[in-house]
Amino acid sequence: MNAAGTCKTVDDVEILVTRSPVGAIVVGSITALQRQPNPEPRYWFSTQHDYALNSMGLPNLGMDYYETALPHMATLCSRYNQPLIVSVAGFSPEEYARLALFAYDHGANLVELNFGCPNIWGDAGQKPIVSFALDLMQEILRLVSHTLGARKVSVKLSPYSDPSMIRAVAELLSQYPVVAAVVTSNTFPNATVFDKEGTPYISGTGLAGLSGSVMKPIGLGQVVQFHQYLPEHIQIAGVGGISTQKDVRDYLRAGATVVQIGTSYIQIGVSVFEQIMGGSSL
Ligand code: RRO
Repeated sequence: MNAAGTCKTVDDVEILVTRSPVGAIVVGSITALQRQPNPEPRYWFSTQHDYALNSMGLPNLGMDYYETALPHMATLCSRYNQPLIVSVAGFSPEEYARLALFAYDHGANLVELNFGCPNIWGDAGQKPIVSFALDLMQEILRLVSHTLGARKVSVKLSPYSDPSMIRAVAELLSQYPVVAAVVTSNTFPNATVFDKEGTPYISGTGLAGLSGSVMKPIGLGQVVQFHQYLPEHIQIAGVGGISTQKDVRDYLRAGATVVQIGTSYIQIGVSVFEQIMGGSSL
């Protein structure tokens, strides 16, 4: 499937359902209010080293748009027999719960809680990334569980360098039956690259999420470790540096049951899915 961030409108969904063999569509991340993107330049791809930096700033059209758009997206997806997954990002535990319920009420088949957006800055600096704030994660899961009842979520996490944190997060997620899947991983936060003059390629602080091929060994390591610590009923979606069938096989070997593709979809376009799957259904 595509990774969140690559599909935000009804037109984006239509391209994926009609022109790609993906197994599910991921829309979002969506927030309660519409958000404008961060100032340009906010995306940079190194052709030399095959990685990308982004500081998009969670741009999306907000609940006003998705109230009518999600039912259209759901109709399109069901016409093509594809589940609709809606990625949500709240600015408080209450907002995560509200958005998760909203997504289900408007046609989502599964909700993905985005705990890994690295690019939200306010007057007080960078907003906490939920993946690294376990008390906040716990409060979100508590409220989401309470709000959704029997319905499930997947949880998209940032990559962790501290193995003990992976274990702690896996233990925390295991305590919440609402968690059906872990998506690992989001971009590596706060990377930066300078041009020849020493100016960062990304505006603002210059700090941005790192993605692309360089993330594959890191993503695979996250999958292996989560596979070790998570109970069997929590599935793993692998993300990071996937652009070939071998990449997909490696993620499946590491313990993922599905994969998501972000940067190579942006760089290559919708043909990347056909190219990777080569006619087979992975
Ligand atoms: O929009 C973004 O800046 C963004 C998000 Br929400 C995310 O989850 N991961 C990322 O690299 N960028």
